[in-house]
Amino acid sequence: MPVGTQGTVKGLTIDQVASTGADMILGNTYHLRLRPGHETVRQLGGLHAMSGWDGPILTDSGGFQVFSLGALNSVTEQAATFRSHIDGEKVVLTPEHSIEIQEALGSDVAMVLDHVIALPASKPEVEDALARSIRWAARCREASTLDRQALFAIVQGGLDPELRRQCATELASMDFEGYAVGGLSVGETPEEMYAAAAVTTPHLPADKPRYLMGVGTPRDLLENIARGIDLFDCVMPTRNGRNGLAFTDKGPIKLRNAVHREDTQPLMEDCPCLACRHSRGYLRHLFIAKEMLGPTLLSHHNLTYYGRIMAEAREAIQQDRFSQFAAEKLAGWGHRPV
Ligand code: PRF
Ligand code: ZN
Repeated sequence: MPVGTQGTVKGLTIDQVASTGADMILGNTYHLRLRPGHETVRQLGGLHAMSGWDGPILTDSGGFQVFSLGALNSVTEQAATFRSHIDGEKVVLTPEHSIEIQEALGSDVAMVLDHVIALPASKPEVEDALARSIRWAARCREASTLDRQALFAIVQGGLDPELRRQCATELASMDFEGYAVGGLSVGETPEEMYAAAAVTTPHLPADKPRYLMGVGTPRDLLENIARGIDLFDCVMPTRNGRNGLAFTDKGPIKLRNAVHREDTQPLMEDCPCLACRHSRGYLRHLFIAKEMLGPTLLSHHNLTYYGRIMAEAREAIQQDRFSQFAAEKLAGWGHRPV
């Protein structure tokens, strides 16, 4: 899922997002609650009408953003309380309020409010956050009133295999429409992240979506698909695109580098995106001249590239040749096979 934090995938029109091949986009409860406000979004017809995206939208619950962006004041059994990074407003985010906001936004998939902590953390800290996340998940299920909005649970548990298993098993018994693996990509190594995903997915229902939140690099996608993940969201393709970095089969390209000054080749020969109609030299010029088209074109390329990795992975899985497919891609990026 491309990330559309504030009701827009940064730098792209909705038609451009659709033409990357994306099916579903992500929006953020935290940001939209603060600006323009969930009641304003409701008045504007909901997130679909407001943004013009008529495909599926998943909204994150605010849990992670409170912990990573807001000035978090306190976490109690009742709520996470924080101050807005925009105007300092004090917001009490309970599981019930998170669901109320996500219902006002009108997303197709809502996420439960979870308690995310930074790693490394002590075992008692991880256990405490995990237990609270399970109780909050139950409160979210109870608070949800819309039949047409699916609710996904989020597995926490740090890097501890036993805690991950416990959390996944407990949430699986509560019968959500889908399951996310949360609390990763928060400072651990890629190998630690892969190991945590590997011990979690076997305990989640295979016939429901399994979503790894906030991940990752092209390599992270393939390594985690190999471990049973179906769905991802990440700012990497758009954030890196805005900063002049393009992902390709031969690894990332930094377009600002002087070596691209007179380069007539496209980023990739066979890429159908809007950027690959142009030379690397022209794309470099746009970034050096600070033209807004540069970030737009590179975001379009990176989202198209990520979308193709996922589409090719699905096809390879159906044809029972995923390992071979992943090994070829990983070799191109300079990594060993899965
Ligand atoms: N929880 C929620 N959103 C998230 C995460 C999480 O753990 C992550 C983990 N990196 C990204 N987004 N609610
Ligand atoms: Zn391209």
